[in-house]
Amino acid sequence: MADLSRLDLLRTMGQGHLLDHAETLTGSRKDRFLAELAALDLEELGTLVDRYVRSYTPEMPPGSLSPAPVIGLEDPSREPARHTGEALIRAGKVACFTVAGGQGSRLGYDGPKGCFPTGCVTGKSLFQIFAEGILGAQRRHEVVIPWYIMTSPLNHEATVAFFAANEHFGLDPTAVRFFPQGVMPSFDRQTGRILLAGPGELATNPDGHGGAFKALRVSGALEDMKQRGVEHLSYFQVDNPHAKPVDAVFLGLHASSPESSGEFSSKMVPKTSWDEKVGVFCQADGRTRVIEYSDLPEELAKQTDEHGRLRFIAGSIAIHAIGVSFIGKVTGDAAFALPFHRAIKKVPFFDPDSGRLVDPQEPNGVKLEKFIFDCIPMAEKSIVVEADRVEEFAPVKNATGNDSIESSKRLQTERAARWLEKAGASVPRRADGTVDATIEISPLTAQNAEQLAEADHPASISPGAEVVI
Ligand code: UD2
Repeated sequence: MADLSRLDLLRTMGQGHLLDHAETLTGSRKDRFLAELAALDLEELGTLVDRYVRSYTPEMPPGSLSPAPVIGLEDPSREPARHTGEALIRAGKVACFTVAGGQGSRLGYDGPKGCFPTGCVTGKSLFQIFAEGILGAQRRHEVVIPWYIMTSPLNHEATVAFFAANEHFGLDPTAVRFFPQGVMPSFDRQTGRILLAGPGELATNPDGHGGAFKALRVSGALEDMKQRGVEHLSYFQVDNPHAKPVDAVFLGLHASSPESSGEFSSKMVPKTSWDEKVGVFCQADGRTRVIEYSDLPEELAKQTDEHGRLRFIAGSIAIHAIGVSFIGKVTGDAAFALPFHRAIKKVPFFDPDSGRLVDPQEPNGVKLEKFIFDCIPMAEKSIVVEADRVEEFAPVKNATGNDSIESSKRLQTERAARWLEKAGASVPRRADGTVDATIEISPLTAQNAEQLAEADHPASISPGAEVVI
């Protein structure tokens, strides 16, 4: 039975409407609602509402901000690192970790984002693309690569059911582990009151991918990694079909570069414009950190160097390598806490006075989220490694326009065309250089140009063709 004695605190915190609402409920619904209230961290909640909802002053980046150093595409340390990375993978010391707990509201897709049809010809789901990538890497390295997938309570069951219905896309189900992240209550933007999703139900949102470290520990996934001998995680977001499930060069640099403590490493691509919606790698007080695009003052975002290039150019594509012992170390510290970031969003809610569900036309709610990259300054030494944009970044975030399924499909074809051309095949291109065909390469066939050159592939592609290799 939940401890209800502290619930009176809700009145002193301006959340008395929740207790009034509980009074209108009966039976098991009331018990469940009271238990949900009792599970809230009331002490933390009061501070959060005051700090992020009722009043809000965005945290300014430190004054001494400078661009983070980057290991470039041509850096000589890359090739030797490949061997270290391959040895780690072959020894079973690397697992994949995908964060898939987001609500994907911008895409307007009613289901877990990982189920979204993304393959440019086949319409394969994002999850299938990653699964085939992992399967391909397992075959090449003759090892099992465990896959940890963070869901949220809002999409956990649907995600697990999708994998079961698709027989885990050929992966060993015992090496695929799902665990839900935590949630935060959603707040009314004007009053700071916690919103209801329905009678006897709080409106909640996933607590951000920064909830991952805690969820890894609480769910037992961290322990599972240790038991399997996993030392490093290859981290990527569910929305990027070009993320390499395991990248030997990156993992090798992360584990062995003198600039890295093997705790938390990242990939960057040069930003295409000052206002591209990606976080930026910076340094402050000798530590690397990411400043989210929305938090980087315009004046800094627009600064250029002596060559006219953006000074803060290192854009985060949210691909990281993370040491398992680092996660254990920081989450083992009782004081471990990441800051919250607030987002103003449309949050549908139940109005107990009218008894109606309201679908707001304007953003009415505040969602609080933590970001995983706020762990980076906790690492002793953290490296940032350049990636080729077309090779590694084709995100599906929006229904149309930038970072949409259309732009992702174009990038999938462009990458496939490059690999084919490198392998000596001819690919039709229009006058503006774009590919006059749609080409999808399964990650089971190849995961880079060199692998494609060794695989069966057509010698030429016909204009307008749709091709799967
Ligand atoms: C993210 C980065 C941005 C840039 C960009 C590259 C943040 C805050 N910003 O922007 O700097 O690197 O990606 O593509 O990360 N997720 C969860 N649980 C949550 C919230 C999100 O698992 O509670 C997952 C979500 O499923 C997705 C990923 O995190 O895989 C990105 O989340 P987002 O859509 O909120 O971040 P975005 O695309 O604005």
